[in-house]
Amino acid sequence: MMKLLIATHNPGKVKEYQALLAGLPLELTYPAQEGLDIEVTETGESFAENARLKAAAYARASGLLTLADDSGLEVDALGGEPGIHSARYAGNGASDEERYRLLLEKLPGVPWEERTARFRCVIAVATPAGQVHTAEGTCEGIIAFAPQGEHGFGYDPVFYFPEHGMTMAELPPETKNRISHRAKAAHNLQLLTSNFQLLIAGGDK
Ligand code: ITT
Repeated sequence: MMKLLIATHNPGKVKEYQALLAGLPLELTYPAQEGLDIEVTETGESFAENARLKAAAYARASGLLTLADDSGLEVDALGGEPGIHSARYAGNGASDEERYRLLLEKLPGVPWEERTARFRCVIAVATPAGQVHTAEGTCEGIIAFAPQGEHGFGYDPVFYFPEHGMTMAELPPETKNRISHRAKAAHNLQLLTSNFQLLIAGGDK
């Protein structure tokens, strides 16, 4: 079975890829499992650039077919922030909760209809030969007034879906994995179809 390196240090992403890719003829592996300890500086100005940087660096270091994901939350009332800065929004070493609390503090009194936002995810798959394929997915919602729910990770507790009447963190993980930005990016990359095997043909190792 072909090995696919899931190049992330985010345990929330790992869990979701394990579910999203379950049943595919791929053996998932992880940086720690491959003895890889590399630091990729996210110098890109877009999700796509940063996803490419991560995937290519890990594919080069490991010699394995590699998937990386760059993602974040775009809040319209904040001009699209935190965007590509989502992971370090409250500084290095801050917790998910500190980040979403800071986000709520930046929207004092902003009414419901102006709290629109979206999650964006770009997945990059790099072959050891240096080819990189990317695809994007987005998911629209509203920034809640207070956190709710225990599932998921990151900003999920403050990302509300009017049509479901709950936050992303209240949705069962199976539902998140059907409707999320990450699921859509995986779908758009045809990661879940046999076309993916064709797309990466030549990158098998
Ligand atoms: P890797 O680079 O190692 O993959 P990271 O957490 O630093 O891990 P990113 O640079 O892509 O990943 O930053 C993504 C941030 O956006 C992450 O810290 C979350 O806070 C947020 N985020 C991404 N996807 C999310 C999701 O599905 N639900 C909630 N928050 C999410």
